[in-house]
Order: sequence, then C-alpha cells, then structure tokens
Amino acid sequence: MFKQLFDPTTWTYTYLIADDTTKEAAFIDPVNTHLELYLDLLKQNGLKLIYSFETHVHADHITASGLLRQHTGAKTCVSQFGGAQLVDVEIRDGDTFMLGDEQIKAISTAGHTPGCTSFLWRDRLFTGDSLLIGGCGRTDFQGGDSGALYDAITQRLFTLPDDTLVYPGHDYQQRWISNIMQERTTNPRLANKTREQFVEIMNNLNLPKPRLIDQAVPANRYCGLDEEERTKAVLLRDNESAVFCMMQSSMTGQDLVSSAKQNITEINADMARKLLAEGNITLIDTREESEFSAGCIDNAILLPRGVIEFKIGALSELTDKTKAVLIYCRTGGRSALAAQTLQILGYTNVLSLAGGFEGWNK
Ligand SMILES: N[C@@H](CCC(=O)N[C@@H](CS)C(=O)NCC(=O)O)C(=O)O
Ligand SMILES: [Fe+2]
Repeated sequence: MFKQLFDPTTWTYTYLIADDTTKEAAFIDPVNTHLELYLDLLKQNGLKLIYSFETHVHADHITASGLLRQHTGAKTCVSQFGGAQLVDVEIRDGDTFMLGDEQIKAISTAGHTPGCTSFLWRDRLFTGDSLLIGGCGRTDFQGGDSGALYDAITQRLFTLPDDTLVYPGHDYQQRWISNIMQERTTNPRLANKTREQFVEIMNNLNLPKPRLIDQAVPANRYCGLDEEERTKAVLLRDNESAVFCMMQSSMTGQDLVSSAKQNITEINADMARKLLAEGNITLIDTREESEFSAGCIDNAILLPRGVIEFKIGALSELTDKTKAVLIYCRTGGRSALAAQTLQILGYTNVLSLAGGFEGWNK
C-alpha cells in the first residue's frame, strides 16, 4: 500500500508505505498537525506503524514522529548525523528496514543538511529536500554544503535506473512526482552543470528564511516533542532501559547509582563552597529528616530522595527549572539518583556533591 499525502501549510509531502500481508507500515516525514489523520488512516486500514522515518531535521515544519511513537510505539528514525535526541534508530548509509517482505533502503544524501537521507523502496525514491522536482534543497543554513549536495545527487541518485520514480519532500508548484531521467536531464540547477556551476547557483539563491525555522529546528531535534512531551519520553526511555538492564543482568542498587552518575554532573566540595559563596544556587539536602536534623550544610532545604516527585511542587525555591540546584546526601549516591530525577523533571542546571556531607566535613 502506498499513499502520498500533502500538507498545504508547509508544502510538505508525507508518505505512507505498508506491507499488505503483515500490515506493517512506515511514514516518511509525517507533519505534527496531521497526527489525527495519520492515526485514522492506520486504523481504517488495519495497519501497525513500525517506523517513522525523517529525511532530515526539518526547518519548515514540525515532525509528528515523537507523537506517533507515543500513540503507536513506532520507532523514530533519523540519520546519525541529524543531531536529534530521543531517536530510536540512528540511520546509517545503506541501512535497510523491513515491513514484512518490503524493503526500504537508506541512502545518505548530505548537503541540504548533514543528516539528509533518501529512502528507496522498490522503484520509488523518497528524496526529502535533497532532490526536488526541478530544484533541490537550499544549502544556506543547518550546516548545508552545496558541493556535498552536488556529489550526493549526481553520484548517488542520478546513478539509479532512469525510470526510478522521484517523490520529493516538498513541491511549491503542486507537482507530485518525477523520475531520475527527468531530473538528470532537465533539472535547471543540475542538468549539464559542473560542480562549480552548481555551487555558484546555490550561493546566489537569496531565499527568505523558512517561516517556522525558529520553532521547527529546536522541536525537531527532539522528534517534534514539546517540553512536556519530551520529559515524558525521557522518563519512559529511562524506565524502559532500567527495566531492560535489570532483566539482562539483575542490576544492583549500586549499578543504578553508577548509571545515574553517568547522566549527571558531580562537583567536589571546593567547587561547591565556591558556588555557594557566589550565591544564586539552591542547596538541597536529599537525606532523611533524622540525618538532616543531626547536622546539615548551612541554608540547605530538606527534600528526602523518596519524596522528591511529590514534594517538589510545594518548594517555591524550585519553581524556576533553569536556576542552578546543588544536591547532596551522606556520600553522594542518593544525591546522584536525586539529580537524575530532577533532570527528568526538566531541571536544566543540576549538580550533585561528590562525597556528600561526609566529604564536605572532611
Ligand atoms: N517558504 C517556505 C520555505 C521554503 C524553503 O526554504 N524550503 C527549503 C526546504 S526546508 C528549500 O530547500 N527550498 C529550496 C528552494 O526553494 O529552492 C517556508 O517559509 O516554509
Ligand atoms: Fe528541509
């Protein structure tokens, strides 16, 4: 099954490919505003979404891939060079993906962005913004490189069979489809053009910035998820990986602390003293109340590790999630776990005191 869908607001093409027998399906470049339509389409056709592919980290629309993952469990797939977070599969050149017996192959076509990828399914090529009908992706932002784009198009796409169908990521003149021969022989930026001529053309396009670039690029670096959805995705991923590790190797409590320490920033007592003296940092004691009352660092606020998620909302000192927070416990284990929890909750500047209160006293 195959469908070409169009988003008229951003002139974006989205593609749905599905295997008739297994009903496994994939989207290429889904747009966030059409989530409901996509879910309906999957339901009506009894399809199970397996993959959501991105041809690149888009500058002109927000992807639906993160939301589709939440609704269907589909894996988000974007190039290893896309620079995106929370991605399930980092695509490499030549990777193949199966939907039943149907094969989709990734072809790296860097140039419009470093992570641009085209996808080949049967005789159909999905070129994203690398090769457009009678045009190509611009190269004046997001690490664009016109020489690399020329090489990718001429060496990797124009060498495919002439009758390979070309399905672009956009068209601004309501054209839907082309093929390799047509683009090789008539594309005004590429037909009979040397690499130097192509670079010259690309340097002189003088296009206005895409309307949504400032919202789209940061969101697409997180699979199109807003901050709240991002936090949920991190939580889910970390829970899943912790459960997975436990099943694999029966992790000990100490393993969990070590793993938390990989994800957080620790500072020593000297650095902590310096930061506290400078001020503008919230100090949290994450031990139990009895330990706290037996002695603590001056001005520390008590927030035992076991109640962080429940009590944090009541602490006015922690309302601003961008303000620096320093956490300590007795020796640095609980505070590492607490710091990880705060990061999952969206705090962006969290530090844990290595060696804890004992180290501080020494
Ligand atoms: N006008 C469109 C932007 C068009 C645009 O810059 N598109 C990019 C793809 S993200 C491009 O490479 N266009 C190539 C061209 O127009 O020649 C918008 O505001 O969203
Ligand atoms: Fe683009």
